[in-house]
Amino acid sequence: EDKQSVSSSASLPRFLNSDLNDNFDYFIKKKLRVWRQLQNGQWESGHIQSISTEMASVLLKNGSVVTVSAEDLLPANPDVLEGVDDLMELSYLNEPSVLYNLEYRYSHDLIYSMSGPVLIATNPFKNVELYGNDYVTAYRQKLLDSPHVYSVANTAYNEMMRDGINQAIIISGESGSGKTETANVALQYLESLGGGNDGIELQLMQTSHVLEAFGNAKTSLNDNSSRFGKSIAVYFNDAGNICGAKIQTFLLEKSRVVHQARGERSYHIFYQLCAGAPSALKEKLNLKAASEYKYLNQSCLGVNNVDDAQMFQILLKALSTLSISKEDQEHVFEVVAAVLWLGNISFQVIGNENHVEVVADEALSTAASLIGCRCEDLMLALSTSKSHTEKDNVAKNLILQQAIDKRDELAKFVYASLFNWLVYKINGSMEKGELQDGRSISILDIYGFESVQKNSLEQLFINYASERLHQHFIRHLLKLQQEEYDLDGIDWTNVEYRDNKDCLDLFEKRQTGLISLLGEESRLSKTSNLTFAEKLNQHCKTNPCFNREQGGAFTIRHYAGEVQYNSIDFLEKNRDSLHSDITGLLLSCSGQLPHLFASNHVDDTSVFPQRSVGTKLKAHLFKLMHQLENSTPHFILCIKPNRKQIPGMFEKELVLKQLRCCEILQVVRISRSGYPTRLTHQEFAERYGILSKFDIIQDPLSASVSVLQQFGIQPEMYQVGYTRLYFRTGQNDALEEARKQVLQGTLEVQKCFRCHQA
Ligand code: AOV
Ligand code: MG
Repeated sequence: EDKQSVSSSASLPRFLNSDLNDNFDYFIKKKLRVWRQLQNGQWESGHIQSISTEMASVLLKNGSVVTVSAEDLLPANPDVLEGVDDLMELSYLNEPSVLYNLEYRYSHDLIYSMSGPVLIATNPFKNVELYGNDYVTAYRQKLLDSPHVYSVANTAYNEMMRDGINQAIIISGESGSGKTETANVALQYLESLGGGNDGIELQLMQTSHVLEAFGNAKTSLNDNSSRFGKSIAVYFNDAGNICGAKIQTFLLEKSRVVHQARGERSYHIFYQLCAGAPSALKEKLNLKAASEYKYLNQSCLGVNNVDDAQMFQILLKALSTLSISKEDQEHVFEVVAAVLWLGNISFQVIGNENHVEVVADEALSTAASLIGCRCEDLMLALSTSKSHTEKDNVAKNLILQQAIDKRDELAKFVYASLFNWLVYKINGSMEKGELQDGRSISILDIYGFESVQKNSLEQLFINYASERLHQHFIRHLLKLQQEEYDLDGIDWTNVEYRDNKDCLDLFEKRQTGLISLLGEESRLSKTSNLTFAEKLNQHCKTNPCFNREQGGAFTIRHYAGEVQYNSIDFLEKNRDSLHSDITGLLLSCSGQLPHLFASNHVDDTSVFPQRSVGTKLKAHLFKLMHQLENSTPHFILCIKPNRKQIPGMFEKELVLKQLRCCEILQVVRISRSGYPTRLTHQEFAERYGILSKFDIIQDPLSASVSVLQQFGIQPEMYQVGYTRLYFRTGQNDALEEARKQVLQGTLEVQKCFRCHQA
């Protein structure tokens, strides 16, 4: 197994066949450092002593000398490059060198590094002294330039002000790698840019407190895992002050409200409310301890180092800062408590057809009173079902499982509606004036790739969203760059990378993609997860990312790893239907929010009667991608250094896996050998024409080339494409300087008389 994964890294240049080949003798002569790969895949450093045909003898740190195949060696970087800020600066770019560099920095609490255009953020799992007003100011004034989220945000801000183009800070990384924290750090920076006098900047950070209370939960991978995707766009006016903000969210994981896997929790708010509500509110909601509620006590109740009562106080403050009235806050908590009480409603079997009726107890009466309906109506809604098709409208009695499902459906619907309503309210309070296109910075933080013990539709959707975002990453950093070089005919050695197009196809193909097939099976009657699995296999078996497993299970090879999904419940979860009699019940109730939720839902279903959850997610992601395509991207990749969520532990293999999934070495390689400065011939001529002896209008190309020669720019430092000139980093500095001097009159260019006349 281990050997396999090691040899799969062979796509990277090896010592002997790399561009270092010519320097190999030099390497031996100087006894420079090399990396040697051990059986377990790890690397250790040593110095080459001698080399004969294919074998090299290497002096290790502990003084022993080993003879190894030269093929198993990679060059190590000189000591002066220890812990460089940007992986681009490494003389030798290979996996052990990159890992060593990141680990070195991590051990010095330098959690941020650049890898070309991408900021890498390695989760410290502890507080590091890198944040706060002093740091913000230092980065704004460019007194500090080491890699940081602040500097990414600052660049985005400056580019937005300069170009008038929307910017997007795109944060990716697997679950628990630190995306949400990083998003908050970026928000902190934007907050410091200040608003006019609306105080919106003070509200920005508070949005996170609210959204995390209602949309985050403890999972097996992260104690504060986001169970929804989020994009927050901050808008600026022409003076560069914040003038508004807008949040978009995607697909909250609803099932968590009624069920959690072992060791996981439901949404934080439930525990916060139970632990932190003042006694008057407790009484009003008839609130008990979290352990009294069935929706909570089936799994764990606390999170290490988190004080739920204290978090509740922070939430209250945030809600008030966001101008959510005390009255509305109370309505919110009524809904939260109603969900908990709904979970405690029980059923008893009556008659001999296994029909049930609701037990008339405290749970029923409290839930009914919190929602604002009569106990009898709630009882009827949960124990019977009216089907649309039957004209006479006779209610059918339910059996136990059906009744439980219906109860849970009500709880999930009410909670998800509450979440959406909160987002709507928050947006309302941050929407101050006219929001201008081209004057916004969006921060994107969606759920990270997940592979847990039992992967169901929730994981499938989360991982699909990750794939979509990954495609954007690949496209911008690897594909488009190279395509441009290729199209413009410049000399370029293609850097290979893995595209996740096949996997996206598997999900998105019209009619025969997973999302379509799932939607279809959910819509038709007489279908089951097995018929779905069968259809999926029939259409997707040739896709290299798909594999059928036993029963209704299947495996998908994602960019970040292989995941096996069990399709039980897929259709139900995807259908996400709401019985019409539940909508009816809520419409008739006196509870303000439940009523509102139901009426919104009625509108919603009339517009999209047949939309499944998957189709909605797909549409949402397409809209998001469209927005991103019209923005200048700034990428941050969060890395999870260990699975235990503890500080000071850097598991090389785990980190390497994440770097490989995101093709980080390839990204650096392209940036390093790439030409970041590019100007069309026209632009070049207009800017530097004054430096040329030739007439730049007549023949821009010859004039351009003559300028380059005149200023001694080496041929390997630029390339002439069909439409553009491409420069390596810093190469046009000399031209800029000369231009400045000409404009100031301190440098004279001898114009060729003949050309000048013509
Ligand atoms: P995620 O957003 O990437 O996971 P989080 O941002 O929730 O990950 O980070 C997980 C935990 O790591 C946080 O709760 C912090 O304890 C810690 N952490 C992350 N970044 C920092 C930092 N810069 N400084 C200190 N601690 C940090 V998920 O939402 O599960 O995909 O779905
Ligand atoms: Mg998160």
